[in-house]
Amino acid sequence: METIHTIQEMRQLRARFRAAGRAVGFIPTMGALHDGHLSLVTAARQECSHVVMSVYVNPTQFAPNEDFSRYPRPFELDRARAEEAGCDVLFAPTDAEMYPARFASYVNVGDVTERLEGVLRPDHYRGVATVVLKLINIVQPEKAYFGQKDAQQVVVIRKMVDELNVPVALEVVPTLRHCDGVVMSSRNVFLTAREREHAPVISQGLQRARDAFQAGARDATVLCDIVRECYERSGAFKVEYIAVADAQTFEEVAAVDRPTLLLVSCKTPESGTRLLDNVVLDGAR
Ligand code: PAJ
Repeated sequence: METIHTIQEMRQLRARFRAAGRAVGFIPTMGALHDGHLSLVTAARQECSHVVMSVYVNPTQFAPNEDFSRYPRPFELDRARAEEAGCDVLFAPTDAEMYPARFASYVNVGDVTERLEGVLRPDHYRGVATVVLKLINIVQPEKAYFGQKDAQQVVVIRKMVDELNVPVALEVVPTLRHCDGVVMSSRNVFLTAREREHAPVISQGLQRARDAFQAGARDATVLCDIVRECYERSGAFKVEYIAVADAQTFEEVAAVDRPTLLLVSCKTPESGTRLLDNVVLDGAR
């Protein structure tokens, strides 16, 4: 695996792949790699002859009060994991490469970035869309891989790619979980032992609502209340939102009468870690 740090080197490598007629699969990450990230590599490995991963903790998607400076950066471990999982290239640019002085061009994807996560993190998706477009322009992959774990991010990037005619195919990979249902996430390292013990309640609540959906419940309030009740009973988190949203537009819906997502965000009391999760509730139109 080659590790490169400059845009120029990445472009040269890309030109070499193109000359050899190779399909490139790309996985953008912020590092602190776990098996969830590596499942994206496995998917790319199956479909592409070359796999490029980026590791870049993107400053423009963090608000000043967020965890940018303490975001885990175990670079040597990431490098070993990426190589073992089958990456051919690890692209790890510096901030100076990505955001030179007087950088001023940002991608605004509109309404979908202002809902749910967008309410809690107002400029987050502007930073995500900007860095993802930059990375796709640098790597020029045939396919780019994203996790369903970050469902709203997928919708934002899909809209950007469609509306700005970005020549890349997006592939969405199911959420990888620990055996107890907890979503694998780089931020889980912040959880205290007690918080980690309670964390399975997050997916259990969603599972209960999904069971009710499968038994015929379609009212969004009823489904959200099932989840809320489960979380309140555990008393382990502060609920930030529980919502049923249209899977395409992320508008909240009153009834599951189309493809939707049930999305939750909770904050833990001791470490203040945000736990996000979602399930698909695919109501017929
Ligand atoms: P990061 O949180 O590092 O995630 C990188 C990719 O891995 C995302 O597409 C995310 O959805 C996926 N992923 C993370 N945990 C997963 C899991 N448990 N199962 C499946 N996929 C998982 O998302 C970002 O970085 C950034 O916003 C980025 C797109 C890189 C832009 O900076």
